[in-house]
Amino acid sequence: MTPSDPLDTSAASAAFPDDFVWGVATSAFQIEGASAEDGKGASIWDDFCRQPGVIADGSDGRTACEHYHRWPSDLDLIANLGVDAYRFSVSWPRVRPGGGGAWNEKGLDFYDRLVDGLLQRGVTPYLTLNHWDLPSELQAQGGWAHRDTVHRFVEYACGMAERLGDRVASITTHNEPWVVAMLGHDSGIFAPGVRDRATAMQVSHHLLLSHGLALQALRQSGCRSQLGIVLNLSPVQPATSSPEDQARARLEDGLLLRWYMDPLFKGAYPADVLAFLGADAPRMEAGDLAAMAAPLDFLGVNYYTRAVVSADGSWDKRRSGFELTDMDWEVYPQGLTELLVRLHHDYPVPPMFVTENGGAFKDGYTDGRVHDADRTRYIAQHIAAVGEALRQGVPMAGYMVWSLLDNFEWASGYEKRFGIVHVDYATQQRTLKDSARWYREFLQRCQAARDVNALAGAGV
Ligand code: IFM
Repeated sequence: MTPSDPLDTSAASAAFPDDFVWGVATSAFQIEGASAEDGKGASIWDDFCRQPGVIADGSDGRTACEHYHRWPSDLDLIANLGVDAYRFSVSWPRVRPGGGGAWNEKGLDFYDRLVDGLLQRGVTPYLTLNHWDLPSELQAQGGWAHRDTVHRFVEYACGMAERLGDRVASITTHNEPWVVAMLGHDSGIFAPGVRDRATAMQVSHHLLLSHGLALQALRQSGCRSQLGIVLNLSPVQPATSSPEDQARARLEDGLLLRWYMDPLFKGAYPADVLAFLGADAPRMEAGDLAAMAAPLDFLGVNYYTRAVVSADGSWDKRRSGFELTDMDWEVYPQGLTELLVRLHHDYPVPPMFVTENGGAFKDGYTDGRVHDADRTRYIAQHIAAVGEALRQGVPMAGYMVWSLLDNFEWASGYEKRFGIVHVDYATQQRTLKDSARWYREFLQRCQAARDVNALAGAGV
């Protein structure tokens, strides 16, 4: 190990300020299971999983990690890792089964217990409202393509803030609106499985609008949690320096990054993307753009890999020379620094969190251990990339590993494992992988540095 080795926990921890927030992340549909218990309504993902051929292993979220029942021991696991924060999502159809109408007290109680359980264990709750599991009843009325859903979302946000806002440090409106819009409504490989570009863009508009209106309503209601949104972002690079590849990369960057960042921070959609969309551009009402640009307390960035594009589609990442994860995503940590520096440079960003980062790898489970050196290296290198962004002056506030547990990886089912904790789906046994052990040791180093600084600050 060299002094600059990212696996050296002592050197790696030195790059971060004492108040930097370290966490792990999950989402409701991917881990909770109990998909029809205690009054929970159906979500679009429950419905989507029933369609033949859409989930690689034919699985669904009915059982998942049984987190709905195993939450106390899962919270013990989280606390034992030594993280500061746990990022989780609320299942909208669990707390308000029809999307509008009556609230489900048993569902609300579950999140009450979860939040209290976190606080009792010294872990700060970071809540996400929409991690994709829209109530089916709202989809029946048009889902995110229908403007009424915007108002149902604002009601949902206010209801959750009323119930939990006194105890959660942070509320995220949406996780990865690009995914909901494009994978859910353009390519249709995710729920609800729609394939129509104009619908996808209308959905993206309603997601951003509901975000802005929810922030407005939450602030008016006196909510004291930090409010923000989480985007999935990547640097988009041209495969070659040809004008065609560069133009294509600029457009893809527009669709992925600027389509969301510009309205959030500049109050307008990017002109080049609007021109490209033509008749597929979303319909807007007066005041929408101003609402979408409501000030943010934080921005969450989910980063996994870079995107490389060529105009003729000939780019082959298998020949790029970079390691590929089990999702076939390039391991490209320098892209995280590049992305964060660019966001800081191009936009007036508030403090930023890496709200998701991690890798799916083929894990071998032997004698009670999972030696996931590839995932450990992935996480360590990306933490170092965040440290480098900090060094370059980017306002970074935290980093959260995706994911705490192996879980339901959407269209890939249970075949892809992102967890730093292994889940044996037959027995539901949890086992810390080597990556979790590394992260725990790293966090102990961070804590030791904080303790030393606190003593020094107290003049001891
Ligand atoms: O599992 C997902 C998560 O739900 C959203 N961000 C990307 C992760 C890995 O694909």
